[in-house]
Amino acid sequence: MSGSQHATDVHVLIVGAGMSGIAMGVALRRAGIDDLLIVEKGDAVGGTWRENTYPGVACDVVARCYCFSFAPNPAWSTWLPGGAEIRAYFEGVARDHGLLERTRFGVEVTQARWAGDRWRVATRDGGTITARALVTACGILHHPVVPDIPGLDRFAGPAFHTARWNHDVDPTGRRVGIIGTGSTSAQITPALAGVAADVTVFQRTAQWILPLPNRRLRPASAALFRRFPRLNRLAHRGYSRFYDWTFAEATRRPGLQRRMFSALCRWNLRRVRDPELRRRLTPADDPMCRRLVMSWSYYDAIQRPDVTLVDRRIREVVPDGIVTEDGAHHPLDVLVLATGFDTRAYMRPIDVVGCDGTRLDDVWGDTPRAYRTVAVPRFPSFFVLLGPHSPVGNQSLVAIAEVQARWITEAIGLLDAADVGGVVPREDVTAAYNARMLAAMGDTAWTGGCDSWYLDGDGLPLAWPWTPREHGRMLATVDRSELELLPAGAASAAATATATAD
Ligand code: NA7
Repeated sequence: MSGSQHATDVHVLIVGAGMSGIAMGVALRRAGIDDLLIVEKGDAVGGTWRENTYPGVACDVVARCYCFSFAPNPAWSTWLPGGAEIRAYFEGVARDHGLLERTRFGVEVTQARWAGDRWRVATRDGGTITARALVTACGILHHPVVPDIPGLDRFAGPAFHTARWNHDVDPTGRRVGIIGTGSTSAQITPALAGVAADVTVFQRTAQWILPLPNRRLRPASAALFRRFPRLNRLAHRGYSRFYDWTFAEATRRPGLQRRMFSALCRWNLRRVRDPELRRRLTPADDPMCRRLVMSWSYYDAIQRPDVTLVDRRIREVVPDGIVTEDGAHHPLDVLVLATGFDTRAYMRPIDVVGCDGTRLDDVWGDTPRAYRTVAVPRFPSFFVLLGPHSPVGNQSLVAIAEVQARWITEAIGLLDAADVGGVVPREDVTAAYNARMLAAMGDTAWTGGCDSWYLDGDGLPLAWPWTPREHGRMLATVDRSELELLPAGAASAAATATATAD
């Protein structure tokens, strides 16, 4: 489906056709809710895997568990497959579950307003969609951060963010500068080393790097998993448990797992032979304080003669390169901004307006809070996938989205009762949950004093302090006592209140 028809009414509107939007669509259809529409501002499904096409883009979670439990992929080519393969997988799931024909591409939502018994949603092309329930599935790594570096707009060569890779630019034989040393940079740097004439990596903060190897998977294993689907499901579950027991435990509290990852990172760093380079690559904080960067090849790349690490602060970008604070000029032909994403935006800039004209942007500001990661008081029948404090560590977000989609589907089911106009989490319950959740952050690895995209405007982690399994338990079923069911028929009164508050 493409383009927009002007007025549409559906039971459920999903915004975003990335991994979590697909999880939501499948959960609804499996529950028999077919009156759904997905709107996607891009031209294809896949979300982050559609947008990120930079050299070396790959999964950094073992793909055996980076797939849906209802569609474990028997045929991944490697442990950590490339972006195109992952995107093809999600596209296949969307197709197999009848979601492509329920998706309108090229439609961008600009505003959503609660009108008493349904959402009135405006799109950039002037269309209107009304829906009993609104689910935002807009991803976390969605809004590229373009750094505020003096002179950036004066650079004479091509300069682009990693999520907007310019494939017209051939890096072969050119001098490429990469700003940033996060997970993305750790994939691009080895991919460009040896292709570009030289690569200069501008590091502001050194990162710990876990040496996660990639392994080719034999076609025979795909054949085996196809022949024995139970084995395939078992592998999916086994890897998921392994991640729960290792990565999730390590971030949750000090102990064996954290010590183990710490030792592996330190061992990896010792592979850097030059002591001076090793010193400059040594982070000031402890491993896991930020999201661990996974790479087997980054340190190999950074030790190449045609790759240079610059750890002086950038003073300015000039037309032919970068000048650092020590006055050194680093000549460049191409500038890559591996500078990350605004992870606090969620569905914003969509202007979401709930009861009595309450704007989500005003409620959240720089410190977004939700009820159990998925819903927000005063915003009835409004749900967020991968919302605030979702478990976004070094584990599969696919499993997290699935859990949330199931809970949201059950909550949407409450709207079937004739006397229910909307469903919304109670304010007191949400406040108590947030207080408990934030109090539990104390032992987590992210409170180690380092700055990262895990932190909100108050410097508190926006991640989950317990295990993903606990998240699963917390969202296993809808607890009606924690929700308010709004009476049906309040539409006109509430709509009037909202209109006046405008
Ligand atoms: P990250 O992990 O947010 O990394 C961004 C990098 O860019 C990080 O090294 C930043 O340095 C650096 N950065 C940002 N702004 C600047 C400026 N102004 N000057 C110099 N350096 C800057 O983003 P990624 O894309 O690598 O990874 C995001 C997630 O994608 C990742 O965790 C995976 O889940 C996939 P800093 O460390 O802040 O000093």
